[in-house]
Amino acid sequence: MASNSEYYSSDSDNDETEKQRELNVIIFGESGVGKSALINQIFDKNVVEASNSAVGCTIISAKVSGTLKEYPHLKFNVYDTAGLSESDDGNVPTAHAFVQLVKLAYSIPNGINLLICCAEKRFKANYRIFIEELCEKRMPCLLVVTKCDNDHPLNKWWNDNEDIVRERLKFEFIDCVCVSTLKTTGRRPDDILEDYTESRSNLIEAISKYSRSEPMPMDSWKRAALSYARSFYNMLRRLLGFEENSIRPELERMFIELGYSPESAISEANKLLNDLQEPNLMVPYAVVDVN
Ligand SMILES: Nc1nc2c(ncn2[C@@H]2O[C@H](COP(=O)(O)OP(=O)(O)OP(=O)(O)O)[C@@H](O)[C@H]2O)c(=O)[nH]1
Ligand SMILES: [Mg+2]
Repeated sequence: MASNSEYYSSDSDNDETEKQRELNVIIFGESGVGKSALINQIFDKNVVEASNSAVGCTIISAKVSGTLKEYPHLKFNVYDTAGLSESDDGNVPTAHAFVQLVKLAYSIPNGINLLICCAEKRFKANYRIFIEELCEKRMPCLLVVTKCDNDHPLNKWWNDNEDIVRERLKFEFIDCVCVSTLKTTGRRPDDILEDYTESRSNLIEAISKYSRSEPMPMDSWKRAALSYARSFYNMLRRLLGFEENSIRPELERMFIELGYSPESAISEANKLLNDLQEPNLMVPYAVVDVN
């Protein structure tokens, strides 16, 4: 795996650090790519429903918390999210899923240690909207490619495609882990597949390695200060009878990229901004305690 030490301080390597690290991790990606299956793999248990059927798909987010017996120094809070549609035609479900994702990210107390973008081998969704605009590129984002069942070595796809993915998506993933979440097969229902075990340990090691040592809130102080300055400037413009400027242009850009017209992007961004400014912003999610 390529390494990028900008985001994390590797207290996982530090023997002195016996106290448990708590990691807030959000998993997002298109519908059906295997986000819920990945969470089940991390905990090695069926803790959330993973399914191809419309009934099984995740509609409401879930926070799954627990410690793994092989990694007692880590406590995971993993957030399962509703799938982002892969279409980029601005349909409502896509925008709705994005808005839910943004609200969830803002509402997590203390902030986030790591984002996981979960994808299949072919993907085209423009996640830059989320990472680069809203997280200001400050948050590490690990790419996890699922359904690599027949690949040997497991990371073959990434080894063959890293340059194309980085070039085409212009997206700064901190690294990529290729996994198979299939635990057994029909032919060998009692044998846990080697690829499953290897995928799981690669995944958990990457989460531990790339998670920020401290969780980080979504908004940087710079952006908060900029918003205050813009609000003040708008007050002056209002007094002088001029039209107001946007306080958070990045939210408008998100809606425009999701297919909204500039006018509706402004009103949707204002609506979202109002919600994000709620001091007790609450996003409904199920809470699953694994231990
Ligand atoms: N063969 C194979 N199937 C997988 C793998 N990962 C997930 N699947 C299957 O893909 C289907 C969708 O998985 P989910 O985990 O429900 O996908 P999701 O991303 O949570 O979907 P939404 O909740 O709808 O967004 C399920 O039938 C999984 O069993 C994998 O590594 N290999
Ligand atoms: Mg799901």
